[in-house]
Amino acid sequence: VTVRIGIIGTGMIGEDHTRRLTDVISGAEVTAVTDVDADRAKEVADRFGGTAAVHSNGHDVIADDNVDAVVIASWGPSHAEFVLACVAAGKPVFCEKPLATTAEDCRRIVETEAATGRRLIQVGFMRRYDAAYQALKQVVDAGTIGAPLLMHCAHRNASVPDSVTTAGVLTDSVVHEVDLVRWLFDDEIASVRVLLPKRSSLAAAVLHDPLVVVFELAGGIMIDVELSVNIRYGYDIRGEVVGEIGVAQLADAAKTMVSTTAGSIRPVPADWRERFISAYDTEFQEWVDGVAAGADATGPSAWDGYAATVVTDACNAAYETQSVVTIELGERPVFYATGGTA
Ligand code: NAD
Ligand code: ISE
Repeated sequence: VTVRIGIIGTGMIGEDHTRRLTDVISGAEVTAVTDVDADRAKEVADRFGGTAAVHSNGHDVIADDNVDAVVIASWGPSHAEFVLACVAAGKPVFCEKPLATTAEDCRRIVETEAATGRRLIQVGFMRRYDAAYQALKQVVDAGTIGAPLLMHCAHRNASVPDSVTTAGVLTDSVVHEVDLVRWLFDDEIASVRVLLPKRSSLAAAVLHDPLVVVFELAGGIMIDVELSVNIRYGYDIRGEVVGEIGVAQLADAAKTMVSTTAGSIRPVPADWRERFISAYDTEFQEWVDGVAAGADATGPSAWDGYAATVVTDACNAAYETQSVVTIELGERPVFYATGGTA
């Protein structure tokens, strides 16, 4: 069975997912695309096969009879409308993060999906599919380092455009650690605070860079996340879990170390497309296989998307008020009790 896929938003990641679904993933075909920048949508359609219909808006993609499932890769504020339209049409939908930009919209999506009785929605938290993070989780779950007590994370981007604000980084970047620690420790984040280290002279005036975000989980595990988004040397993602009787470090991205008389060099990935390329591939192959089998989604759920937006909202409040902000998720529909983890 070939799953026919429609893509909404053919920007940086929409283009990469179009390439992936066309050239890498088996059992998938991109049959429709759209972007508010129509030239961009046509350019991407032409570059990858040239057979996808180019629609003038996302709703036409969702309604297209040649589309079995939808990938949303447009700007965050447009996600909620398209996710709800996919659920109304009964079509499986893979939504890049965020699920929606407000907690209210996320909650509405959760309730709408739960009422259908089917897991149609998957959110693009790809780190759960990364081999290094999966190995880290295996070590934590096996008890090899004893009970986990705390974790150090670093999330470094080479640079961001000057328009990126502190709120933008707290919403777009740290959201990956939010989902990651919920999954890794199987617990909810209970409170957050945001510390402000000495400011980098390379950051634009609208951005406090670097930041340190501290999460405390309900069970007491504490996580610090360094966010440095103008670090210049590359895209570097790190993690170290400290347990009662040992520590476990996230393995390096698989880059070949080259040693010559000049010394040893292990190149650093340029950006998230390179660092997480295999994670995105695995994430999509599993999603396509599930859709082809008519199965419910098993990856990060709408509930996970809701929790992530509530926590990133709290990070923004913690930054603004420079205080500890506690998190209240409210009741999780029973529907999500067994779902939501890859
Ligand atoms: P981008 O600006 O490069 O691309 C977004 C595209 O969406 C643009 O071409 C824009 O014209 C189009 N668009 C916006 N609103 C639209 C609408 N209503 N209908 C159709 N097209 C619309 O941004 P990007 O970096 O590709 O990010 C896109 C989404 O993917 C964001 O939600 C972002 O947070 C997410 N993202 C996820 C990851 C990840 O690692 N999982 C990485 C990067 C981006
Ligand atoms: C980007 O939007 C992503 O989602 C990347 O995974 C993240 O590492 C980066 O910081 C964000 O800007």
